[in-house]
Amino acid sequence: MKLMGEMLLRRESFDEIVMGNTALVRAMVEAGTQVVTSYPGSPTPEIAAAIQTISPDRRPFYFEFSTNEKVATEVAYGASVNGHLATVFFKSVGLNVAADTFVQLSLMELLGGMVVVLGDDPGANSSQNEQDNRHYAHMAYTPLLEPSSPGEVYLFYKEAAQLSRQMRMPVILRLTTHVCHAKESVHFEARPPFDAKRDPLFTVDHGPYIPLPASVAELKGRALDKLEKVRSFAASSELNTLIDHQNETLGVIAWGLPYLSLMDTLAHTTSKPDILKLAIVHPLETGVIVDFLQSHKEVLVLEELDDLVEKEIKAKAYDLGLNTKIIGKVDRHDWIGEYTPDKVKTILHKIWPGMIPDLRPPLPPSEVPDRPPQMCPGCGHRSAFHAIKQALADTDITVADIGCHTLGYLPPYEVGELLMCMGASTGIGSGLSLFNHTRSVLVFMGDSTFFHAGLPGVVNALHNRHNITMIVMENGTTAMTGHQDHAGTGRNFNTTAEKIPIRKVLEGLGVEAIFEVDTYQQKRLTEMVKTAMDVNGFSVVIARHPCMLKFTREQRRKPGFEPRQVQIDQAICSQVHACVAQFGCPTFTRGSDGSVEINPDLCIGDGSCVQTCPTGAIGMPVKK
Ligand SMILES: Cc1ncc(C[n+]2csc(CCOP(=O)(O)OP(=O)(O)O)c2C)c(N)n1
Repeated sequence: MKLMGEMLLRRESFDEIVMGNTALVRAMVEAGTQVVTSYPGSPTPEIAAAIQTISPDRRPFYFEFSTNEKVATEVAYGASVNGHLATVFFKSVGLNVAADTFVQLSLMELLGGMVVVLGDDPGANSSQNEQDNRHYAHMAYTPLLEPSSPGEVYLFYKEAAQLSRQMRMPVILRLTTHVCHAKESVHFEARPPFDAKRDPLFTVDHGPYIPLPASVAELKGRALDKLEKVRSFAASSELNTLIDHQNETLGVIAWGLPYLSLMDTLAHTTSKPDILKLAIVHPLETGVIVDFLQSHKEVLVLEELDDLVEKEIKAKAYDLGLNTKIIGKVDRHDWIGEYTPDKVKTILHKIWPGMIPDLRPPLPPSEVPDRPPQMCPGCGHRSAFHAIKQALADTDITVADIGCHTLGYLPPYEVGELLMCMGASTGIGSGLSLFNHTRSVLVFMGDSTFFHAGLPGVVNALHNRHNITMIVMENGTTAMTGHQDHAGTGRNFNTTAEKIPIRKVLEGLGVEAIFEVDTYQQKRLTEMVKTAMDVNGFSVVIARHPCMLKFTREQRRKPGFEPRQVQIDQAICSQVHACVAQFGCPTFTRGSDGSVEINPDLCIGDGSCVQTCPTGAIGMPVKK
């Protein structure tokens, strides 16, 4: 890892095979970025992992994981209006959280420049939707660049930073899952000497920085003027490229992953369309597009997710009275999912069957067994669900939040019947408690989520006297996205920090019914949940156990660590299968004769299962 840190700071130019997320960090360094903020979310956490490889004393910029995406955007904005080049990055749905601040950014003079790096997720690989954040670029008059590959991530970030600083406006660098995670050999330039001037330059003379109703029209006009300047810049930019296959009939306009998939597909065809590859996707520089339309009879806009560019191009063609046939989305399949090579091939076949005559059926499903998501061996959330289930009536309603505990919806627990987005469980649960005197409502929330967006729902439940029980699934980390610290862990990204205990926060808000228990104490947890559900009003159970994946990794690194595992005493086991059917730890497997075996590769010897066996056949962990 240290080597990566060295590479990211190297003075001279070099070539290296890197991920898109890593290439981005080198670009930040080269561009002289001074402040970087984030809240974790796939596909972006590896950006922070790369930053972490640079030792803090040599890191040329300040980095923090903020409490949520909105705060991260505000910290970056504050730095930018003080003259520092700032960057905020987060996942697709993070922009919904940041939106209230984000939509005003283009109205302000961002003195130092500010790049908003979005990790969009077509195909919803690890998100609750596949929202197309280009809509926000339109809504907030913000330029948007979209790279296809790690090499372009590097180049486009530097371009975005320069453009942003020059125009004093935010610029979005929209990445998607494949672009973040793809690897290729990238040529990196020499690192310019770092200008360490960091004087705070904020003055209202650059403003106004207060979007009063009376100034909104002027500020919006200024944003629109800047956007037009970017459009002219795009006209002269060499980022948009033409790939000339001498085809005077057919053309394709593409960018991002669809462009790569198109090139992959065309590598195997004899007839090839000309290609106009875009880089600045908003605002569209229509001059080069119009030339392209005029020199082809049919043009396909190969656009992943929504049809924004297609509509804009069709409108332009209509205004100019062009008679080029413009093809975009044909059916609903074109709106959904990632534009992988297979998908692009299918689309081309649908439109121009002559170009792709041999559309083979997709490959048969791979022989590799499925690996459905599940909680890790020893996960405290499993113990919690096992125990809490004993306290619930079938009719009770359970609302999940986002995090590892979401997996509780799976059998055998089936706890967490509704889910929306981070922090939503308390509000949704409050709604479910209205006109409801017969069914208890339990809401679940992880500790990082509690600080991220959970607090307003808690305050609301208290203020409006909602009758719900909240279970805080406290595992001491932001587990699902790779173990980032949060306000309750006692560390921030850079150093130790005062822990903000959830219990104290709740007490400060006036919550009276607070129960706390380690989730491995299953019987106590069951009783506490029953008691909490009997409270008339808002009650909380803090169900605590450290994330065992993190804990076990840390233990394994310690000298003298001895791996352990539990044992099944086959003489005692009466094959009730509670361990498999109700506790559901993946360590247990049921043989064809009904006997239960332990998978030694999975068992971490935590012993949380021992108490779940009604016949006492699971023995305490012993050395492996
Ligand atoms: C607005 C938003 N930001 C980020 C994410 C990514 N995300 C999914 S789960 C999760 C972690 C939640 O951590 P915590 O609440 O502590 O639960 P844990 O996974 O540790 O059980 C995050 C950050 C998201 N889904 N939505």
